[in-house]
Amino acid sequence: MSPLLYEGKRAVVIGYGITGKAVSEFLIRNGAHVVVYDDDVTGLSSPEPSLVICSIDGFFQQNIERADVVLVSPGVPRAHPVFEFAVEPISELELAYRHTVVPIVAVTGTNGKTTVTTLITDMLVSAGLRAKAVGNIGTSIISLVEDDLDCFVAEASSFQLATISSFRPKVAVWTNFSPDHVDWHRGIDHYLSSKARIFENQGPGDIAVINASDPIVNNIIVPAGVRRIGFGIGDFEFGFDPGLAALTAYGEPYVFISEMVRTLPHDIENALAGSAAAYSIGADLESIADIVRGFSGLAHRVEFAGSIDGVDYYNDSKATTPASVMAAVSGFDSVLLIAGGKNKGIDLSPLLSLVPKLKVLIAIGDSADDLIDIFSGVPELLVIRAVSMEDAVGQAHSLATAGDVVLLSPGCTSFDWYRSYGERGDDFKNIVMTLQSTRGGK
Ligand code: UMA
Ligand code: ADP
Repeated sequence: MSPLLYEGKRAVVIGYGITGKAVSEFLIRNGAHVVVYDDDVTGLSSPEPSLVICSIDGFFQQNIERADVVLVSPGVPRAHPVFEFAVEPISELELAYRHTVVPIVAVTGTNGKTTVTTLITDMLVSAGLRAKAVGNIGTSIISLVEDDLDCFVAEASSFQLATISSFRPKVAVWTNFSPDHVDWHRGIDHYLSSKARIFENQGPGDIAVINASDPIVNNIIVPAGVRRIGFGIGDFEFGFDPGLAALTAYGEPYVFISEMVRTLPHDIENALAGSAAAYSIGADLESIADIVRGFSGLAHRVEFAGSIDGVDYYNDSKATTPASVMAAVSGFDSVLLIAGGKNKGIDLSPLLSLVPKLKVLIAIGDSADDLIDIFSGVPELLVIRAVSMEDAVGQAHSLATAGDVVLLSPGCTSFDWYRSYGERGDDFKNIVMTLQSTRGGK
């Protein structure tokens, strides 16, 4: 690649977080003149004199209109003025694609993206390939675009897919679909169509890995010549044989459930999605099976947090949609659920289907009133409000009896009380740990 690919070109970058920093660095290194706009410049400083970082000013429209490339960070919503002025704003995913020859496995879906991205990367590495997990998982792809690799495994959010134009993954995986990010997209239709763009530029020789048991995902029509591989709990290319209690590849068992550490229904779906993608890009089934067997899950995703007086505590802070809460609760029988937070504009009423599994609902955060309202028609369920995480765990502890599960699975983002889902999950785990040490649990 020419070191001065953007010599003399003007670039505008919107947002100076992980994405904005990596993109600006790449563009400057390649000769571009870069202006960064960030709506909150507090604490931001330029690493070098040639990089201008400012908030929207009188030159904003003009700079955008004159730019050769306008790069939009994923957190910048559809309502932002950049979308009014830029002809073709692009995401970092699109920019990186234009400058790499390394094959990309891209993973989208409402839930399970990070887990499946991790699984695929581990499977490819286990099979001897130089693969790196990038994208929404935390490392921007552009920061590694000049590295010598065999494969990128890119977690692709709807925000990033909304602003692609030529991005063409060799393998595109869609884990599942349910309402999410309605606020950012200004509606569900744009969210769905943005996700579907993952297949848009695929063609002969490419592969679409599709959740065949998800009615919306399974309905997607992929471009002619794209090989479609279905996965899910059922008789699919990568499926599940209930008689054998085994994961199957093209009808043959390759891992028995009894060998797996994580066996909730969505753990099995994720294992199948990961297996299908890794297999289709060249990993051998034995290396894949090794990873499936040993995978113990990621932090903040139905993560065991401790046991007190015969009650198990689980941290599922990453559950920010009702669908992910439902996936978590489905694995247990008598649950004291701590839910709520900052809603992304999603209807939380599907949580009502959980009532048979719930012993208590403890509502937290900004959406506590909403939740209390939704469950008000269910007199048999005890619904209470907590004013802090400590209060929530304390109330759960006093109401739980041996055999119950206390589950933090909020169904909402953490931004009312915390800076991130990680901070929220850590707070929960620390409170459980403190309670455990005072109660002498294990
Ligand atoms: N900003 C503006 N105007 C806006 C919004 C943001 O100027 O309207 C500025 C902020 O002031 C800040 C910068 O943009 O300075 C932050 O940019 P960003 O929000 O796009 O975040 P990044 O740091 O670039 O991180 C992004 C992803 N963030 C989002 O999608 C919100 C990270 O995913 C991702 O790991 C990273 O790129 C690398 O690809 C996070 C996420 O929450 C984990 N993703 C969502 C999710 O998983 O549900 C989609
Ligand atoms: P994402 O990156 O799409 O947010 P994660 O792997 O980080 O997905 O998981 C987010 C939440 O969704 C966690 O609560 C996790 O337990 C749950 N989850 C993971 N995989 C699935 C799935 N296949 N279906 C439903 N929920 C899932």
